[in-house]
Amino acid sequence: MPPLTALGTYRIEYLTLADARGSDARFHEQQIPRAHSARMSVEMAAEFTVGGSKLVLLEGDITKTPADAIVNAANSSLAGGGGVDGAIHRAGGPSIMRELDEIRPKIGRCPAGDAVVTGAGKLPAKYVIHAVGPVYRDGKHGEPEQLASCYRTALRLAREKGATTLTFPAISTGVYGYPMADAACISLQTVIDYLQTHPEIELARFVLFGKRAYDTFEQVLRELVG
Ligand code: AR6
Repeated sequence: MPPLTALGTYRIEYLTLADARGSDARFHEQQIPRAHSARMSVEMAAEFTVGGSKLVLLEGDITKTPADAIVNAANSSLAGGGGVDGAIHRAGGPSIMRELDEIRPKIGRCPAGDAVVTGAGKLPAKYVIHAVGPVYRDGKHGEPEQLASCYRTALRLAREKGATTLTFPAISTGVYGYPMADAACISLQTVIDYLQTHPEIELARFVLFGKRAYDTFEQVLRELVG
């Protein structure tokens, strides 16, 4: 990865629980209390400011984190599956699959690096952006470019829909086997680059499933901006 340059001012801070809800502007270093986090599905959070946009890392469940658009880690057949995909379809209800049933015949398969948009059913969002990540082989078969393309395409589609807040999972790091730190580096760098030139995206949140994923993303973010 090239070094991060021309970032302008930035800061990394830990959020209070109230900040994670977006209702308080105070920041300090502390772990969100477990009693609260059970309600919020949030354990830890960190915020990074890129120009006028915010990049937030949360540990939690993406189906419980409100946003204009929730990004799904889908597959090329857009037919649902396990992991985030399964959780999104379960929580969102059958209307999402019905929309995909209409999209599929028009486009055939959705290649790795590309994405399609549906409504969000019962999820706390307006749209689901179904992004197809690469299956990891060894990192030398176009996987980094395809992973970056997933995030860029999702951001572009969100912008076209007028969505200003997005949530992302760590695409390809589950069933598709992308090493977490490598994926974090590409995903964070791609989103930071996009936010630098698109301030109309107000908030991009990565919702990381479990402490290992959260800690890896936070560590990589610190290295990228350090
Ligand atoms: N919220 C946030 N992150 C989650 C959640 C959740 N509710 N559930 C899992 N993760 P994966 P992929 C994390 O396997 O690797 C599906 O079957 C998970 O821990 O969902 O892109 C699709 O249909 C991991 O870090 O997606 C495809 O066939 C990350 O989300 C295939 O899996 C991505 O894991 C896509 O594989």
